[in-house]
Amino acid sequence: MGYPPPSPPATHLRAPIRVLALGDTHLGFDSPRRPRADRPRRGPAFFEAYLRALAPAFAGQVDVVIHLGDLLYRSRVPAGLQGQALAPLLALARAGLPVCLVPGNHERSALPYPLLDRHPDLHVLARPACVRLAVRGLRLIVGGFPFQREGIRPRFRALVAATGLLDTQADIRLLCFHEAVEGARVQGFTFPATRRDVVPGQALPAGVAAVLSGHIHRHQRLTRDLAGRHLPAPVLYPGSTERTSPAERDEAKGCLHLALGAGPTPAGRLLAWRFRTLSAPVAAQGPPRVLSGHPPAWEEAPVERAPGRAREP
Ligand SMILES: [Mn+2]
Repeated sequence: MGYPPPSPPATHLRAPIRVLALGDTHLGFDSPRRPRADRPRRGPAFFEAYLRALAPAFAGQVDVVIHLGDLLYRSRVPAGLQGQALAPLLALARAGLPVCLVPGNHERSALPYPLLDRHPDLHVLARPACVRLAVRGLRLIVGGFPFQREGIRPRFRALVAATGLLDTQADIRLLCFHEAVEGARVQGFTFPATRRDVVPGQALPAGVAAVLSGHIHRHQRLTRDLAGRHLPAPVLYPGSTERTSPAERDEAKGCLHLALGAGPTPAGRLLAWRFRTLSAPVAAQGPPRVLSGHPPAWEEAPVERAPGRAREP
């Protein structure tokens, strides 16, 4: 009589993987290089929000950073602005923190970054692909694809398949994109499944711990479709990090912190999530204040090395 095979490692005892997810930072908004009118500009507030969102990553408090698209406010921007926008992400990548970036509609679905000063820990999902990370002894696979200008609905399932995410051995799988999902809400509108530019809820794959998306500027979490059926996976939108339109005045702005663990399936589990507020709704902020000054110098922020630093297998 033989012995039973050895048990797999008790992965549930391992520290959860800490993911920081942010999106729609729209850097460059209201930042004219040669302003024609002397009025307070909101541009610096966008950089401040971006850097405050990233602060826990610089402090060594997260294992992976995922930017869900619309890093920049439009697709054609001066090279200096591109460099300024990418610099914090590159600094984190150089310190050994994996950073994934999903191109959004304002990146014309393929970031215009010839300057990319590519770093192996900065992963740009400019085509359907998955990023294999080894974090805290677990295999975290991040699959995704860029924003689809021609409409996501007819091609969604094929794109998910093309990432290879669901065919890759994993302890935890995340699907990331920059699209509206059925049931997503913005001020005065709910996205129906029938639109060509919407992912129908039941088309989402079951084999992922969570779906993360940019594009919708209001933070929200979706667990059911518009018919009330459970979604195959929860969908989380961090929303934009700063207000881009008056329609967002009643929304809190921030980013998401996720704790992910292994098992019982290769999808892994979303153990916990938290929305970290960067700015409260306008009505709760008191009298308006003038936004001025310059973005804080990210270069001066040292990157502390997290104990569970990730390595590429
Ligand atoms: Mn956006």
